[in-house]
Amino acid sequence: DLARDLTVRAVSSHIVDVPTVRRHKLSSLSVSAQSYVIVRVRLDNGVEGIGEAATLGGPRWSEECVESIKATLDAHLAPALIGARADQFERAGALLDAAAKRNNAAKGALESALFDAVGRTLGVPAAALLGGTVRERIPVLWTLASGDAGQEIEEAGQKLAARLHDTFKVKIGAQAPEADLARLRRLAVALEGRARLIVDANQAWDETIANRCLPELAEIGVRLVEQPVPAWNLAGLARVRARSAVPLLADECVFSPHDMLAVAHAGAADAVSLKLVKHGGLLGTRKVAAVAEAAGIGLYGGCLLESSIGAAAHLQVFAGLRELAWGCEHFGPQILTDDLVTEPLHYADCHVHLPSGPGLGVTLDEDKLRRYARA
Ligand code: MUC
Ligand code: MG
Repeated sequence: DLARDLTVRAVSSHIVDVPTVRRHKLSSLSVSAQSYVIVRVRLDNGVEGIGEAATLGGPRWSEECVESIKATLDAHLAPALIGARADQFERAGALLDAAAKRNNAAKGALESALFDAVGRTLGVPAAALLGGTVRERIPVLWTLASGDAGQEIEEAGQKLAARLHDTFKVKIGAQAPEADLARLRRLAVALEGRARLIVDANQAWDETIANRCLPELAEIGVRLVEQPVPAWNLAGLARVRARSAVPLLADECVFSPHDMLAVAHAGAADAVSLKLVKHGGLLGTRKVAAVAEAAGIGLYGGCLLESSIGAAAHLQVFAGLRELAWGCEHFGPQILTDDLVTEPLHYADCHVHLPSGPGLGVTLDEDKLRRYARA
């Protein structure tokens, strides 16, 4: 009886901390380990699904942190799903929304686990449950974020030599704008003709600084500027965009489909960064993507330095989007000193490959989970 088989019987969650190969510096935070909540859902048929909620620097990138995610999952979200049908994804989403406002990273991890468990039961990838794939591999960039131009030139050189990445996102906003511009000039000169550059200011600038710096970024050859001004300032972002020769990428200002619609109305962005932690799961990501598509806004596959588990969940969605103009940034598994799955994602020729296999396409390594789980 499929209805009974697919009923959610148990949900468990673990906080893990995995060290990164180097310090990763954003405008307002810096990490040397990545923290996730790994969620496991068990169905009546005994099949287990996994999902991951990523964070960055505690509750600094968004309002959720692993401690709040685990608490909300255990006390409110998991109880709302016990006894529900795992394959009724929209209904499950409604149950989760009724149980807790926002908490999108927590909901995204749980919904990912549902897609994994149902896909495993039916023997199909999560992408098939979302409408199938139009691509099996996705261009993937690497992020330079040590803040030290010399180190960054060397790191980019290694990635280029290994044909792992030829596009680099540079994290700016931790230092004065002029210092970042000087750093970018050094990078652009060192990598000229070999690499493409984009930048992410993570809301660090105001409108005046953005207007001052964008012509220089254009001159340096930067292809895309991500979230130069605070998330709340859509009108400012739209004014900056009107004067800018470089396209703008919306990140922290787009969580919900309503946010996406507001950005479209304001004419505030050329592209949007899609992330499960912002959109509350695979279905939510499809909905935000659909609003962007309707507005002619390009899609970019964003990340929050997920491990292979969270990255795989994103790839299941990205593989099914008709146009993914700006590729993706799911390099997360490569910046960790270790992975949480038995078989890591495959990176080659500046692409990341959609894993084959049912559900998310990756399998949790129980030993690794134990090793990195917080006591
Ligand atoms: C962000 O704001 O885009 C993604 C990659 C990275 O280096 O930082 C994140 C978050
Ligand atoms: Mg960003």
